[in-house]
Amino acid sequence: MKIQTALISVSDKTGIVEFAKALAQRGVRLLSTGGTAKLLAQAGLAVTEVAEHTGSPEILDGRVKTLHPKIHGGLLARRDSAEHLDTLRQHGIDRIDMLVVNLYPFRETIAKPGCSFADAVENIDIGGPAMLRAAAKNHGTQEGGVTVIIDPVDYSRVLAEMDGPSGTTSYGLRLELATKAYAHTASYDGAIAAYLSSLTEAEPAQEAAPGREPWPRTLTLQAQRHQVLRYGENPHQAAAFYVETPVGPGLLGGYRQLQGKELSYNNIADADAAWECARSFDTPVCVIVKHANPCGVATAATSEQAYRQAFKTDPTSAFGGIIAFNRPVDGATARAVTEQFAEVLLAPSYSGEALAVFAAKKNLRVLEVPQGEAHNAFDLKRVGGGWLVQTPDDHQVPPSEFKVATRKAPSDEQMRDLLFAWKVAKYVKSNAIVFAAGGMTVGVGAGQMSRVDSARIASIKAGNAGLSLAGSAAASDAFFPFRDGLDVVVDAGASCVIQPGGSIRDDEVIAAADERGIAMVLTGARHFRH
Ligand code: 93A
Repeated sequence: MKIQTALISVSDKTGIVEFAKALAQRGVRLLSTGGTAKLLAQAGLAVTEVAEHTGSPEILDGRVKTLHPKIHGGLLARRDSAEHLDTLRQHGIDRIDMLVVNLYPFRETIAKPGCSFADAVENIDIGGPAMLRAAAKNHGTQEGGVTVIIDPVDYSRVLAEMDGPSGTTSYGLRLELATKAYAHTASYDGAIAAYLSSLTEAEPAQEAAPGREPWPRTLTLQAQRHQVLRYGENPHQAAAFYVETPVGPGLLGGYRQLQGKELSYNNIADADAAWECARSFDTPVCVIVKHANPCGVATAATSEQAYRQAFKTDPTSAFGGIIAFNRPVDGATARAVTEQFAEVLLAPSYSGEALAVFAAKKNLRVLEVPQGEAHNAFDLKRVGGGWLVQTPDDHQVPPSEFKVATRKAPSDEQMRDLLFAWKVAKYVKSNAIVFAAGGMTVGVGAGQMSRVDSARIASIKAGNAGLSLAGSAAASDAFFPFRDGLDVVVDAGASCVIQPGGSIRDDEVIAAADERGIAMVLTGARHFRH
């Protein structure tokens, strides 16, 4: 069935003029609401306002614009029902074959600092979701149905199908777009419910504490299946990968796989860990991850040098690693990386030469990941029967607020290594002890129940890799509860230590550091990671 009439009513007007022009060129009649109609008319398009079409003006400050039988009848009449089409004729209602709607920006509005309750409420779209749900319900059959578009990225696909042999959209595309529309309205209502549930009766427009989201009483998680995985953490576990709608920031905010085998469950988890660490650095860095822990991290003038240094930390563990760079990967880096077996590579981009090198390693998964600053709004952890929800660990105490607790202060060079080790420790599972020297990790102790054991392991691993810890900097992700952990670190060779402080035995630990003649810096914030 040819698309004769399209109703366009959008808040996000990205690409809408071009799309409407393309529809008009294909003989589609355009109906539109106030603001959108104005924009299209200014662009020289022939457009009929919905108010004119229905004979009912927009009322109640625009709260009622499209809630009319001429709109909903036109969207909902079954295209394969003679009776329905007859009813349309009797009531003088035209079919609406395409709906282009995106909703009032509710999420964006409430995210603005100081958003008032009245602003939030006015940004609850009613007519838009009603039309989306109607159009999506009537996406129809192979014979015909309504095409519903909520996302500007779909404009070109729809036009491509209209230019195909059938001259209209396929059932497959209409079904996909209808699914997307319902997922969108569900997530939209979820955001409204979360917002309302975070208000108190006494204080309906309560403001979030600085830097904190108000905690909603209900939480609606919306995600779309992105990929069914071959299996989960182990082959006897089934698994799939879901991406938040709207897509959140970070690795999944738009990675592209350029080559290689399909990503596995563990690949995705490790790739995320590697990427989060890599993107936290300003200088060129290479992060090698195994089992969700960095087993080598280094900064250097070039990505190639960074890789070679990071690899030295723990060549045994780096085998089959997940490797992330925060700078474009060139041919030299690609050749260095392919000297060993790696599972996954991540970087913001790759040179043609690098891609040519990777082409010879068919199985290597190469991901291009856009760099961004933002973090997920929440961290979630599944527990039996529920979720633990927290804001992400994105708090950074500026080094200017760190305190030197010992008689000895670190030299500039020591301070650089301390800051580097501290940064890495945040991405190592607790208890974390990280030794660093000259911009590279030289020993990483992860995931032990005792801090002393993490320190011992880091030192053993440095020995295994043939690295010396003499004069190195050591970071501890949380305070030393006793002096024993500090003694192990100093016995191993550390000349300076960075840790949060805050133990009731800080005095004992600081006295031990002075006794051992090292410099110790307190950050005032810890970074547990589990
Ligand atoms: O206020 S509404 O809930 N009532 C309506 O009847 C209605 N119809 C469309 N909001 C309504 N819309 C929304 O208006 C659309 O979802 C879209 O976001 C917006 C477009 O308005 P304009 O074309 O005036 O910019």
